[in-house]
Amino acid sequence: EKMKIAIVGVSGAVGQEFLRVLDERNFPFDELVLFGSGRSAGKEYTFKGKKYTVKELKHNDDFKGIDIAFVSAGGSASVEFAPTITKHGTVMIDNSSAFRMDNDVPLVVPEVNGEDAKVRPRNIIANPNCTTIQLVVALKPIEELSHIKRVHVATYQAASGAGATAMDELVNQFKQIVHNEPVIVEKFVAQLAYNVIPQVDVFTENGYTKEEMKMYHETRKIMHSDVEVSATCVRVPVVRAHSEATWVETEKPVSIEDARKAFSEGNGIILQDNPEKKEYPMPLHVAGKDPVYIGRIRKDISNPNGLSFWSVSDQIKKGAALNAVQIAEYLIKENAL
Ligand code: 2RA
Repeated sequence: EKMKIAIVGVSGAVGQEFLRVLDERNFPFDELVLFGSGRSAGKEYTFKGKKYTVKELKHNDDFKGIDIAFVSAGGSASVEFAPTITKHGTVMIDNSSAFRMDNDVPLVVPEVNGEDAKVRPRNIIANPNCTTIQLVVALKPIEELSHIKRVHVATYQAASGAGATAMDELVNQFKQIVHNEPVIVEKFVAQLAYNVIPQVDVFTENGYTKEEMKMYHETRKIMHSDVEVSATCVRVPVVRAHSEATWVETEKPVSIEDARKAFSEGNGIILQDNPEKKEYPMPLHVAGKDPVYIGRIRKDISNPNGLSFWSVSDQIKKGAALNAVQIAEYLIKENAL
């Protein structure tokens, strides 16, 4: 029967990426409806040779007959409109952090816990934070070798995580500097060009930022694990791919050979690990690609049960739009819509 989908927040960086991903993957839909804020309403987008006009998101019956809504319009819009989006049975795949830690909302990375998407009492499936998605895709194959007890991770996060205007701010700062013009700083607490900023999102009472606590709580939920996660999340002058330096401690020691084999066979992972040939993942090369790239794999010299590795993944794609579309593909494949 006809598959009708919606994109809510189509004008944003992730909204635009949904269109690219749906096209690239030839997602099986028959009808598409685009929703946006009052500001975006009326805008036109041409998609697969057809013109679509953005409808203003309102509390009405616009979602009747829509099977799946991909939502990336900010946390407050997700909270306000979840009942309206889901009341006719539409499955809401939500990119915001609003519902991620609710017990009755599955938090899903298809390569890790796709099954969880089948139990969704509120018709809401939460898409994890980009840094968490990238981490758990990498952790999954190691977890299957030996239970991971502890993770330390340092992130090197692209400007794209703060939205399209933040990407522009970074690119423009380099130009302003070259032309000796005043450097405009609006989206971040300080100039990002030629700098790094050790804060993503706001600080919480334990000195960790919300971004860092997302990596703790979301990883435990997705992996159904008591794994301890300590993160330091840093913004770096890169446009759209996040990098993560990760140290894991497993219950039993894992050999390098087993780890490399596990990563190379891991779902959604490309192993890029040949340091002698300077082959390791770099954000400049990973931008726009689907997989999580992993390299710099080594035994942790500080811990006999420790492994250390480096991963890079596109924040707007696997970190947001691609993961959400893969959740929908999973539900279709499993006939679980
Ligand atoms: C960031 N992960 O990178 C956060 C939100 N996308 O800013």
